[in-house]
Amino acid sequence: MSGRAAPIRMMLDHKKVKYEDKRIDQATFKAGKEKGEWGALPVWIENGQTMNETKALVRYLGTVHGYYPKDAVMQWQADVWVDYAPTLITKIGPFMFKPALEADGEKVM
Ligand SMILES: N[C@@H](CCC(=O)N[C@@H](CS)C(=O)NCC(=O)O)C(=O)O
Repeated sequence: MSGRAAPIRMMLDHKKVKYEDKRIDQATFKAGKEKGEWGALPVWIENGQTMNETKALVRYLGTVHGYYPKDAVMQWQADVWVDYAPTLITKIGPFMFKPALEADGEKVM
């Protein structure tokens, strides 16, 4: 498990959806960003459209694959977890990614 794409990967893997899981290094990330292929990651590319924003992707793909509830209270419950995730990532991210970033030559606090 790693990063913001993890819940998307878990959901798609649970549903046995076939998709290309492309993981890139820092240099490739920077090159793609400079070329305007993406602003931030993760992105989901479907029918030529590049879709971004993790929480919106979780809801979109959750809806498409039957994981997003129809009941409003259940939606609120699901949204609580999805919307809390960035707060959690902000807190634990520096510790999670430090070894990988340092291995790529990035200076991490
Ligand atoms: N609001 C975006 C934030 C995405 C984001 O910050 N992704 C990080 C990687 S986990 C990134 O691409 N950072 C480098 C950058 O923004 O240049 C989302 O939730 O998808």
